[in-house]
Amino acid sequence: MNLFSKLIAPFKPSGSCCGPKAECTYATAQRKVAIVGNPNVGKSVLFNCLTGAYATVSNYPGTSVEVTRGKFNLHGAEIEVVDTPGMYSLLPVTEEERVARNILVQEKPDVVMHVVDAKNLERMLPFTLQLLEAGLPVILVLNIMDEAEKLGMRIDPLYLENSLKIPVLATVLTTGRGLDELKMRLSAPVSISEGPLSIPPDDPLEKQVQVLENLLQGNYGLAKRAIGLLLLQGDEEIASLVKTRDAKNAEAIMVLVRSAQSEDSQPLTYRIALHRQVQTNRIVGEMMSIPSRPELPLREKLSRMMINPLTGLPILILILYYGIYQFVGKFGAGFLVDAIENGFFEKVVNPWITQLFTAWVPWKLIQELFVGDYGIITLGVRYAVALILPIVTTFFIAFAVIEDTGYLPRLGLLIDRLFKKIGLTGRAVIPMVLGLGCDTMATMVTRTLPTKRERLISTILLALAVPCSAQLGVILALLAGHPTGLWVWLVVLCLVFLMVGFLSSRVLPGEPPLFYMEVPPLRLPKLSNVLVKTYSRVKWYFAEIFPMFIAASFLIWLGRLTGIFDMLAKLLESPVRWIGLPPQASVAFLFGFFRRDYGVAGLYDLKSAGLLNGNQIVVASVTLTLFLPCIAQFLMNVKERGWKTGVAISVFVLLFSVSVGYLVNLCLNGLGVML
Ligand SMILES: Nc1nc2c(ncn2[C@@H]2O[C@H](COP(=O)(O)OP(=O)(O)O)[C@@H](O)[C@H]2O)c(=O)[nH]1
Ligand SMILES: [Mg+2]
Repeated sequence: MNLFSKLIAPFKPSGSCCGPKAECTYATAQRKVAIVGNPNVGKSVLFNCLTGAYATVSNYPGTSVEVTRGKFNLHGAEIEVVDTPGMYSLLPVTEEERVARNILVQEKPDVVMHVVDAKNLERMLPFTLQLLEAGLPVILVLNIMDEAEKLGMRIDPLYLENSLKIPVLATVLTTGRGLDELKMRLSAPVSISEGPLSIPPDDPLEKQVQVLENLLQGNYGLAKRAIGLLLLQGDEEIASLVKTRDAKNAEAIMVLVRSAQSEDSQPLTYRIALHRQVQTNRIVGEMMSIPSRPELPLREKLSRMMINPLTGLPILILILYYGIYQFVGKFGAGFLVDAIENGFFEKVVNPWITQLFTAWVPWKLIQELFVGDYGIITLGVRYAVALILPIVTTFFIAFAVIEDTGYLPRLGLLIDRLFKKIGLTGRAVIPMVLGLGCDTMATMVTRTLPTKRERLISTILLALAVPCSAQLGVILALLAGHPTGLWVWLVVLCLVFLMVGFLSSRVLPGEPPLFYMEVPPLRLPKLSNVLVKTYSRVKWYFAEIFPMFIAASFLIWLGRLTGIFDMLAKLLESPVRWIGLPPQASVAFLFGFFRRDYGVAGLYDLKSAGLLNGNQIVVASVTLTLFLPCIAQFLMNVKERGWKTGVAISVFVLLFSVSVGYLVNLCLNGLGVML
């Protein structure tokens, strides 16, 4: 019997996307974010984007200046946001600026988001430099990028990120562009960077700043360098703070400040501002003069293509075609199975072992048990070693290669939106694709999903609508020669998958899944990784499955001996008739209780005997694909989800599969289709 001669690839979209990431970093600590910047750059729009409607407006203590505060939740962590009044520099001129500076100094925010108008970088970056010199944890937000782009300005956040050594993002806050990335940056700690110093080292002013830095010992809430510079710029508020916080050195400090100020004909405020402007012009000038954004490396381009639906779906189809159809289907299930099954078992092992038993074991019963039609060796061992082993091994090789390249998280991102509709997230891509190899193993891997609800939904889907590679192999052999039937089978299966997922996500309680996914860089797969993973999976699979094959052969033997087998087959005749199949098919379904692929193999024999027409083959394939999970998977369901759920899933799957078979039969006949 060569079931696998003409195999057709399983094209089954599966997988999805995304799990939470940031909870682990800031699960409990409350963080504070201050939004600063000139007036009219979009600070309040950003505040509203982050916090939604929940804001409180109050006067800053002792002033008439209003400050807006709000909170929002980022991956489970609560973050407080303060929308500060507009400010042009740390040296306050207006009451608003004084309040804004006080917020930075006294409330010590964990992140200072400097929002700027990207069109006017030259005017706005000096303040960024000043914030950096003050030792604040700054994220630079280049907002209003839409207008800058319309003007044809070449603004490169990556370049600025490298020059300033802080996170830099481009946004259009009115449309929400860049907001996701901004939140992602917020979920990681922001470190303090000094950035480029604004005063050149050879300017005598720099010496004086350094001396001041050494003299300043008190705590001012800002870096000492910034305090020194503010003193030189004649900040009276700081000068009076120095008297209390650095009482010992206050005299020396103020003498130094005054002498520095008198040395120069220009006010120092002006000179310091000029230095910052020169520094800014240098950075912006260099950025604008770079001919164009450096070419994206091939790897990055490929990665983006995998995620973009337009290019990502063809890539997915190519991977399935070569990885599953050509390699697993043609090479594994076709060539290798042929060689081991026909070449080795049928020609060598079976004749030899049968002869051995007939010669040495006089009891017919025992002969039947080991070398009969359903014998332990002639069926159980042969099935495990000649059919399942090559298919599963080639699948696990293909899976390990795909896994090792880093493709799976990208596939997750690609079909995230679809999977959200059925209550799953990105991490489900791995168990779902793995299910095409072995559903039992995939059920175990659902442990990696973050919520109970996702674990349950994926367990149900794996039990019902994801055929394992062994099953795929025989189903495809059965449908060979019925290309339209294959399409009907595929479409029904996809519909069932989506519909059951959709309904369970509506019915099952629990929070909707979170969206975040770690995407590792793409790389060429490493041979050692692939070998180690494949070996350990095949080993696990065999240890799990092999004893069951032996047990199944034994049970069939026992059943036939006692007549229970025939009785059960008789019992199944009615449901089999309901779905439009001949009564002989009941034996195949009885096998299906052990393993669905056993059942399909039984159907294959009926097909060879000319007992099934095209419609019946399709109905039987659909029903058996959806049929009961194999015993190993059932036990895994019980182990992972508990007795009640495990049994409930099996009962549901059994009833559901027969109902779908009934409906497909009804539709095909009702429409007068002959496949
Ligand atoms: N075109 C464009 N306009 C923006 C953008 N962000 C904010 N604005 C507009 O800029 C104006 C000032 O925004 P607002 O948040 O009040 O600025 P704030 O003074 O910094 O709080 C508003 O009219 C916004 O609609 C953007 O990305 N693109
Ligand atoms: Mg505002």
